[in-house]
Amino acid sequence: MAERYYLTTAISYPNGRPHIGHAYELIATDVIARFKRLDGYDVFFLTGTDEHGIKMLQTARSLGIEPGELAQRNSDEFQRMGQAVGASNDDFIRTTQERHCRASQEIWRRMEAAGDIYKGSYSGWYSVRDEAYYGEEETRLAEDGTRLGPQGSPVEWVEEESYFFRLAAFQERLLAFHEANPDFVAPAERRNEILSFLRSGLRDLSISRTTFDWGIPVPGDEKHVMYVWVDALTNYLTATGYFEGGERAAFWPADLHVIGKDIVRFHTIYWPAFLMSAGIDLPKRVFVHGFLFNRGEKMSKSVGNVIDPLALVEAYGLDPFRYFLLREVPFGQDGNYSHEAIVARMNSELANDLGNLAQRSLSMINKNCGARLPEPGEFTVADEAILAASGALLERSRAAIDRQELHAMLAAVVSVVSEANRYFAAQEPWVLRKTDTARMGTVLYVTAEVLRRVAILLQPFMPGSCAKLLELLAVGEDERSFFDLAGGRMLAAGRPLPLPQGVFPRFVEADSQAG
Ligand code: ME8
Repeated sequence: MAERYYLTTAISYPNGRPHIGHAYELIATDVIARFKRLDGYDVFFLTGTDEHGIKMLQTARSLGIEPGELAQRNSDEFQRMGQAVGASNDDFIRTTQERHCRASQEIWRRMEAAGDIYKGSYSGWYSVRDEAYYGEEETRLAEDGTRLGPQGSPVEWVEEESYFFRLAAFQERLLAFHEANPDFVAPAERRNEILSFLRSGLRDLSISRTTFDWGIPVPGDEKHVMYVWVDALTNYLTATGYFEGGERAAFWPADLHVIGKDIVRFHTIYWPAFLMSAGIDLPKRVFVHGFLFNRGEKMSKSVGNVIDPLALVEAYGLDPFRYFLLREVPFGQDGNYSHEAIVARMNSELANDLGNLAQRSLSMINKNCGARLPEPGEFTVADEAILAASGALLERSRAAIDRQELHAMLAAVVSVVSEANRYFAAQEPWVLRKTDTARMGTVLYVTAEVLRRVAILLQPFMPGSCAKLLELLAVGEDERSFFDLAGGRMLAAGRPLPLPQGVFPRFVEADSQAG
């Protein structure tokens, strides 16, 4: 039976429309999900919306609507965005669903039964934007006198009856866990940040609120609703049906949570502690990506300057947009995007390098080989070299994807495409056409085979374009998995190929078209 692989994105706050940061996280996680499926895994890929909390309530109030209506409206937008960016998620969870209420109350009961929840009174700082409690020492005063949390968002003083989770009691266990599992959090700088936070000491965590009711009721004390992060993190369990023996229960523990750098503490300290308390296995890995900026300017719903991911898909096409995001920015680091940067990648690497190589070699086959894949002769050293380089890509890609180094996989593939272009130029098949047609056939066969390998491997990044390219190579839909890259499998000579068409269009500026 296929090995299971369960991966998740963070669930987004639907207090506004999705922005490019949400699209980025979803696309990156989608690439890993598609990669694992092509590699033979039984994949469960989850995303969704995080609908409770004060931020949702306040936004709804400011719009004069009910929080449920706001959640519904924007959750629908998030699902539409997912479709528009080609997300292949297997489920979409909304934390207002009944299944999620049951799971959150169950994990609460387990933590309570373990003796890790007690009632007390909270007084301290809270950031609505981050939905986070901060210690006084983590806050600072801005010039205008407002107090700010560590991520620069305003904090307010909160004083109310509250249930607490005995987080402080987990400090040693969490340290021991992180020390024994150095790969649990990546990249390394995030791990270091978390270790130093852990070593600085933990305070018990306030996990319920009484001043509003937009949340999941605390079992047995309905005056309280759960702190939004207790319910939010539990979504990862809910979707498997863990507590109810659902059909996906065996997917727990998750293999990978993909999150942004502002929510590391929740996923690598609170979440493991809740699970330890409830006696549930911990996820295997948390990968933290950076933030995307529009030429260095932070985009967020609260700061403004939101760029609609759908507009970007519309402008550049889905696959170039997906490719750009994962090629341009080393996954795990912050990055910038701009019109110029997107067009440069699109036109050089996709249209010129990959697109032209396909177009030139396939047109030659079409014109000079009776539109059938030529029979190769004996391979020369140059043929063997490019076949070996492209043949090594699968293992390199697996290693990169298991470390979530999506950029490293793309860099490896791009360098093989460059090498294939050099090979094609050096072999001069257009000269061989007049001098040695058998040798020309071999060069065109080798080029087509390299294109097949590249197209199969790039499917997770650019599903639509790679499907087109594979069609042009007459590779059937049942011949496109990573299994087809192993065991010496190669293109079958003699197959008829369809008329070649451009797969990767150049981006042409509107004003240069006018001239
Ligand atoms: O944090 N660039 O929701 P959210 C890259 N509901 N990633 C970004 C980004 C940017 N400019 N802005 C946000 C939440 N993100 C919680 C999560 S999980 C149990 C609950 C990322 O809508 C952010 O880091 O504010 C997070 O991983 C995701 O988008 C959702 O952010």
